[in-house]
Amino acid sequence: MSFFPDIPVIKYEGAKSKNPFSFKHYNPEELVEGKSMRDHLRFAAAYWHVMRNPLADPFGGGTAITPWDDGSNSVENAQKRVRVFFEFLEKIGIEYYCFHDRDVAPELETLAASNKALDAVAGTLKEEQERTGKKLLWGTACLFAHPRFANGAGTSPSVDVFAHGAAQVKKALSVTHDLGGGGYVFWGGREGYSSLWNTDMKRELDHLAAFLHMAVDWKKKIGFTGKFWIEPKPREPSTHQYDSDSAACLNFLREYGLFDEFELNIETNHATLAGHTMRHELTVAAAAGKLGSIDANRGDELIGWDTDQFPTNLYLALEVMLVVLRMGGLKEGGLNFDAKRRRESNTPADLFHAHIGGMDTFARGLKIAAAIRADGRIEEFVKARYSSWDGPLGQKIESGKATLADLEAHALAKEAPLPPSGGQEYLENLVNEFI
Ligand code: XLS
Ligand code: NI
Ligand code: NI
Repeated sequence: MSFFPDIPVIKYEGAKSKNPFSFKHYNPEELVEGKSMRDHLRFAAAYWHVMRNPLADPFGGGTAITPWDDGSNSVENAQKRVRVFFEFLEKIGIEYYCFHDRDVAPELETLAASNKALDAVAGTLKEEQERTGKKLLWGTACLFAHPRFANGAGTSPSVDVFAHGAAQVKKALSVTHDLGGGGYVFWGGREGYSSLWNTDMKRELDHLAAFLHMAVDWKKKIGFTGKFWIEPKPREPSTHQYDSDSAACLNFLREYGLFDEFELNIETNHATLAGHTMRHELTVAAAAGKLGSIDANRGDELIGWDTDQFPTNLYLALEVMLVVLRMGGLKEGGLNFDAKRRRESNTPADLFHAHIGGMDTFARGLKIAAAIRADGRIEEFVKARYSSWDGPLGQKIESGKATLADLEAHALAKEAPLPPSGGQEYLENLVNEFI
């Protein structure tokens, strides 16, 4: 029985195809820099958006058409959704997926009952993984939707809420481990504040660190060898989230002795909410050796919230893929479409159009980034721009052996010249040559 009877398996047909249910650029077997597109891009689908997002917005209820869903909170309904989801993965040709505990399985009256429901649904997820060969990219726990988490979990003023959140992480971590997940994500949806008048910031930060240290201990105890990723976001739903951007996360991890245990999962729309470009956030993370995974979406320039749109911008995709190629590729991580359709795009077919667009955009981004690298002019320009540092003085400074007195002697003997042109327009024109 098929849940998407009218949708074919999506195949690569090339740029000239007019078939909307085909890839124009994503050709999974095609080699780029000696590696298949499939292995470069490591696409994942987000269970919460594909299966559970009703497509509501702040002014109106859901519109999504989901004929397979009986609307109940039962385990059977949840298990049926899993079958639907894996058919979706098979038809779209996405190899990985991501989930929150509460989007795969229902939250019931007690934590014990919810854990039992999660085990039952995890059994179905495992069955479907085995049947299809699809894999779990990462799991996580939803510590932001239930009213008990109104003030956060790891930063809640209530120790009982903190404990409940910790218990959910323990369970979600075990399920992620059982399903062979490549990683586990901590997105601190409400780990921040709405008002400083009622907030003890220092105490909350200490608690959040304790929360994460316990998660690390548990990870080791159960032998989970996947990665831990923090997903920065500056605000929404909170006024300020402590893990606001890449730099803030790295600083927090260093301050609390967590640096070696975590990497970052960077999301486009969160970067722009933080007042940064995605490229900035990725570059900061990669420079610290901490770029683990990517939530591939985009915001809307005219709407000030996390609109989670599908990525269709070639510049964005090529910039992302340049950072990824330069660091030698994603390892355990991937490109997770943490993205939803617009409220008006409410049919099951729209789920396919949305993902096809995102996959084709990143396939083009990958090819363009590889072409820019093969051409080499941009990298040569940047290298030449810093070439004065390759001389004896630069080397002395970079190796930490120079003193201010050395530099003063140098400056007295040689006036500093006007630096060479930054060439920004020239470089931007070069980028356009490859699009
Ligand atoms: C919300 C976040 C969330 C995380 C997982 O803005 O992007 O979806 O990726 O909890
Ligand atoms: Ni995300
Ligand atoms: Ni988000």
